[in-house]
Amino acid sequence: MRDATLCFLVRGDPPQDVLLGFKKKGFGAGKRNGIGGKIEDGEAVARAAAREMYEETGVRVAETDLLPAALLTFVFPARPEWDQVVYAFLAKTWRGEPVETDEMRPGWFPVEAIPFDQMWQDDAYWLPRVLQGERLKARFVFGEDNETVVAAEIEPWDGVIGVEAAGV
Ligand code: 8DG
Repeated sequence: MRDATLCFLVRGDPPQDVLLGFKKKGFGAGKRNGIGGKIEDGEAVARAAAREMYEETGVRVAETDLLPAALLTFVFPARPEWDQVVYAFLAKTWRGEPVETDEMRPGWFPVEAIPFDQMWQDDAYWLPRVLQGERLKARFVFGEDNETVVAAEIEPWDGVIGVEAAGV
């Protein structure tokens, strides 16, 4: 199964605004999402999250400022090659301002007005909760259309990212 990262910059404490990128190409193109991408072989999860943030928005996040938020497993029975584990983080501190890149067009959204209809369908299940400070472990199964969530299991998570995730 491939592993990927996802990071949501948030303004305010508790979060008032969240940065979402409109994904211009690749997996999930046309959707709004946090910032992230595939973890490279042997790369630590936090390092991958910081790298993707810089590559896709020009923003620098220190690995120590990445707050583990969710461990997500996505299962696509109709498209098993899409099965994926995603490590999601929040970040409240960073350097630089998000800029548009080849991959992403970033924009700030009020936490109260997240455009879930333009996002992966599972996001409505877990993103509001992690923005309120919960840490979650969740598993979502998608239907034949690879868009509709047909099963969801969500439980609390301790936020500890194991070494198996470092690709070693
Ligand atoms: P690259 O930039 O790493 O080369 O490849 P890509 O094809 O552009 O995309 P990717 O690395 O596969 O990254 C997909 C991103 O989408 C990654 O940040 C994880 C995230 N993602 C999923 N599924 C879901 C989902 O159901 N909800 C949310 N919010 N994000 C998801 O892959």
